[in-house]
Amino acid sequence: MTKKRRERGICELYQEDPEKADYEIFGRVANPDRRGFLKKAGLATMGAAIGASIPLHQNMPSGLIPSALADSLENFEIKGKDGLTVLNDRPVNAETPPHLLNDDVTPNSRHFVRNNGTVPEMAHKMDASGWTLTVDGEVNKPLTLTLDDLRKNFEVVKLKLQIECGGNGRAAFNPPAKGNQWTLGAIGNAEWTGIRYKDLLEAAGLKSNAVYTAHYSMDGHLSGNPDKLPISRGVPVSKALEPHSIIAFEMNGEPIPTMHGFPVRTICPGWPGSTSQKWLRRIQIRDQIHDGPKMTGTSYRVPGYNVAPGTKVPKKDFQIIESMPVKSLITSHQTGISISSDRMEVAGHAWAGDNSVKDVHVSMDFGATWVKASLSSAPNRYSWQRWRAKLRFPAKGYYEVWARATDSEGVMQPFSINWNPKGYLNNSMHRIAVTVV
Ligand SMILES: Nc1nc2c(c(=O)[nH]1)N[C@H]1C(S)=C(S)[C@@H](COP(=O)(O)O)O[C@H]1N2
Ligand SMILES: [Mo]
Repeated sequence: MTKKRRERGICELYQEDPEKADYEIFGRVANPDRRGFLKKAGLATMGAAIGASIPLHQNMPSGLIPSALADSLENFEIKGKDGLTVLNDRPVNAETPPHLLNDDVTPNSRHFVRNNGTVPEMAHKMDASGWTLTVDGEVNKPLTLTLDDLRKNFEVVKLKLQIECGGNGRAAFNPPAKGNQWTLGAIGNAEWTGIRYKDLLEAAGLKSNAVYTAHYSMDGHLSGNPDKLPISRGVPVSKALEPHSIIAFEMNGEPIPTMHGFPVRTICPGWPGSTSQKWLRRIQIRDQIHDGPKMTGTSYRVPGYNVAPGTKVPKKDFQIIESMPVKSLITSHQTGISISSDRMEVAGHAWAGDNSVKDVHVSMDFGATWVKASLSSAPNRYSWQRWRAKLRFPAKGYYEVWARATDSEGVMQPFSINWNPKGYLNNSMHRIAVTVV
């Protein structure tokens, strides 16, 4: 069956012609081929969805896919992706259901995608001719390098590095936070090939007043205005100088795919994914904290203190997110499974930003008691770590398996979220439903 690829974002469709958009979007649900959807969402949802208009459509965030369709996204497929849940098609944002993240190294087909703007032409064409990387600003020797220069003039390293979006888990916030409603799957741990960020900065020679990096890319602003950037973030020079911060040109042994930043991106592992700038073209070294789009205000920032849900926090109290918190996922089984045995080996991954993971514990009795999981050390710093635990259920019936990681500083995942206005850093523990039949 050939699938038609949609060319425009939903928001755009609604702005042009809401009725036609309803037909295009909701009308397709009526397609009798979609039995999978019918079974899953239930007939009641269907009835509400078919042919209904959306009176408040003007409030729909840009590109939002109506949740009535959330389980039925064949029309929103992203080339090269397998089983991802698309949250937004303009810009493209898609997450990976946890049970599809069981590989120690996340394949390209299963790595989440988070775009803030439009993908540059060069990445669609996968042709880097004419591309250069400029390093300038507070350096003694500004550089302009081709992809070949990067490969030939520097030591090439391969590292397994986890990238997690700062907003992963946002969907659980109440009151809700604006932005992509990520559930659990805005996390991936691919093997990246590239050069050390540090070696590049040493070649350029940092001046003594170098404070922060500024990353500039080739992606376009959603408005179409060529003078606007969708995102330009950076990191303190000290983070860029860490041996695991890299300028990558391969993902799992292939040129970086279109959606993940071809030809070159930064990876600043353990920090919000937004510091791993895709489609890179320039690194400017600054003598102050970078103030590009998505560096200021409330973007990738949280209040410097805990706040009660719904609190209005003054802008001046927001601080830039640096290390991401300790977190884990159960990836061996899909939530909702039924098993016929009373035994289960459950497994997953755990990671902890700049720290390592010290322990993972698992509970099958709603947190009353915890079993210590076996935990592998990371193949390299900033890779996630594999954990496994054996459970034996006392009787038939419904259980929840909970996983809880503790980092090398003794900090544990909470049961529920620490609320913040923009819905960042939700590291509450992952639970899956298991029924023993
Ligand atoms: N140029 C550019 N780089 C970017 C982004 C972007 O929109 N444009 N998104 C950032 C964000 S918010 C995240 S979480 C990661 C996601 O990387 P991925 O799409 O490869 O998973 O890329 C980051 N780098
Ligand atoms: Mo992100």
